[in-house]
Amino acid sequence: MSLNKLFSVVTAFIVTFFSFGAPALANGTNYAEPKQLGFMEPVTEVMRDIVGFHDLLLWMCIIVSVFVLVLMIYIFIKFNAKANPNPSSTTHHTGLEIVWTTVPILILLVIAIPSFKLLYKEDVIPQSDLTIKAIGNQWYWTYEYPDHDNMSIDAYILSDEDAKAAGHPRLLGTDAHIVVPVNKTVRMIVTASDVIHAWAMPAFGVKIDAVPGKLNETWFKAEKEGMFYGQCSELCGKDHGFMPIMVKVVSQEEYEAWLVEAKEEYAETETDNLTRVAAVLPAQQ
Ligand SMILES: [Cu+2]
Repeated sequence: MSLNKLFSVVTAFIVTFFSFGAPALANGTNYAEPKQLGFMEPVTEVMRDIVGFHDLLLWMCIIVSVFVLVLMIYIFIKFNAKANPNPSSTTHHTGLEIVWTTVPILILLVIAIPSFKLLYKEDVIPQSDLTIKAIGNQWYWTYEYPDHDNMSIDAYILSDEDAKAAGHPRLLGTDAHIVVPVNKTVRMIVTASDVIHAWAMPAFGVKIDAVPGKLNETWFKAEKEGMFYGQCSELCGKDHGFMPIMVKVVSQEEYEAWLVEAKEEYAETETDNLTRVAAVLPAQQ
């Protein structure tokens, strides 16, 4: 393979790698496609920053690896016993020592500054418009809207047939989902009732542990309407892979209309939680 051809193959690979996330949203799906490389299209500022930071790190890895590889090849050719029978006896080169100390420090600074900025942005919750509490259970999610009569929604996975009929991807559809208004800051309080789960929504850049007895906090501000899919991201037990998450982002008007209906539908579910668990568990065995 000529050097030119090799170069074009590598370029094609890198371009494909960075642009693969786009088709996931282009056809209207907010979940990972089979054979997808890279992330799905971000819909929050935090996720955009995460993708940007990931790309920065990837480029730095590529540049450092290629530089080291070229250096090694150069040394193999130039300084092998045949080509260089009389080795130099020089042991110190002050300039070079300064360079190989300062360059790694600079590289670390270039990584650390955006990394700390991003951590701070994820951790500090801005003035929120709405609070939702997510509770991880074996193996479904319960959502509460403390601002709205504490209504409580249980979301169980749909069977393959039901998901197909409802137009949701297999293993990612749930029988109920939370609804949030677009462009509003949502504060998520996350906990669990039994074992450690994790509430993860890749398109929002949110992944937070749900720990029994502890309240974790995170936030997101979705900038695009649509249905978004996520999953429990902690190995929580035998049905860990069967507790997906669905979040529907709608306009403010649609959200208010949904609230009126939802308050009627979910206001009293608290009392029949136990009977529901009992009814559902045998079916999942
Ligand atoms: Cu879980």
